[in-house]
Amino acid sequence: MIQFARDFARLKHCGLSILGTSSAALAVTAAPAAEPAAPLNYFLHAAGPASAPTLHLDWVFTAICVGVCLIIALLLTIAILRPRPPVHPDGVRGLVATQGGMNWIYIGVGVSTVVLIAMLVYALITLERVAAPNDPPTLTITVTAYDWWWKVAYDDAADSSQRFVTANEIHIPVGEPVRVKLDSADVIHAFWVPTLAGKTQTIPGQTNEQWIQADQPGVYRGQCSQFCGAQHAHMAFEVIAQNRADFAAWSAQQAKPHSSISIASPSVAAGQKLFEERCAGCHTVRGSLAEGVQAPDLTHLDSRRLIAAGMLPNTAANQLDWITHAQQIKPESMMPSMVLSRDEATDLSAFLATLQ
Ligand code: HEC
Ligand SMILES: [Cu+2]
Repeated sequence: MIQFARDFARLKHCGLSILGTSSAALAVTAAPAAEPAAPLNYFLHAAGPASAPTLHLDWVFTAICVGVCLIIALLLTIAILRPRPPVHPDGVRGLVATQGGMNWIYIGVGVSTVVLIAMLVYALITLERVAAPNDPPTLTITVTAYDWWWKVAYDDAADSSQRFVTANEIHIPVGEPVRVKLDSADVIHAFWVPTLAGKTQTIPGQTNEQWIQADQPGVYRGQCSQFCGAQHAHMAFEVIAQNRADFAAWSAQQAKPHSSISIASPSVAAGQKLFEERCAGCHTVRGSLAEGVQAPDLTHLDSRRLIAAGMLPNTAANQLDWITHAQQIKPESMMPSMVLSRDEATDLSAFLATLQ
């Protein structure tokens, strides 16, 4: 029953957001890093078995609603154009038909009831189909929402050296169902990859669950879809579906700790020291002294496509711009704009370039 209630809430969200695809989506598509052509458009595209049934439901419901509007418009037009009954002998024009008409009510109520019940049944069947995958998930990840970014933990490997944490970029093997456990570190957010599945809220103190599956390799944009504060619109992420071999290679690389020893130059060493002094309170780089947990894990920062939860393409210039202007780029975000001298910036950049 709880599962049902949650699914229903999810479906209802989907339906409502047809009307309010929201300024969030607009802001995201306007961002420089946006994928081409409306990546959040779930009304035209579904990319996996968790979203396709809902897409078809959307279409059928829309068709029925349009049909109902057309039929009513037609009946209204006929009623308006129909000749009025003749004038009464006392001169008052009769508005009330003296007989007949009740059949319209009987048939109208009957047809509406049948259609509404059919829609209910179809909606329930759709809920059932998207509630759980046919095959058991091959991978479980834990996504924790923070103001205003996503922590992604690959924490189900039996071998602890294979577990790792990353941020704002979720890799999944293509064609396989993936269970996503959802937590929140602060307020209520909602995890939503429109073309892969409906949305599910992340609630502090409660672990929700959903599943996603992508039929084709590719990049699928996700977005927080529950208003969560100033930078809610800039709380995006990406799901990257890869074939098994690429996914395995990516996971193996992500699980490795950072090692700058082999490539160490004085500048890298100075940058690492600066990082451990100034950034470690919030950020982790596994293999260094930085073990902060309130911010994205940066161990493999350079492997990601975007930074700041989907706002900027991940280039060295953008990284430095972000670090020194976080509050200008994303006002009120939980990262302060850091003041760096020119030398410090050079050293820090040299160190960040080793986070492959
Ligand atoms: C007070 C905590 C705090 C400190 C100190 C801090 N950061 Fe951050 N940092 C954050 C938070 C929180 C985010 C996520 C912001 C967002 O996307 O809303 C972030 C994001 C980032 C990102 C983008 C990561 C991504 O994948 O999106 C980089 C790069 C970064 N910080 C580097 C640094 C560096 C380098 C320093 C030290 C010079 C530093 N930060 C200091 C909290 C901090
Ligand atoms: Cu949010």
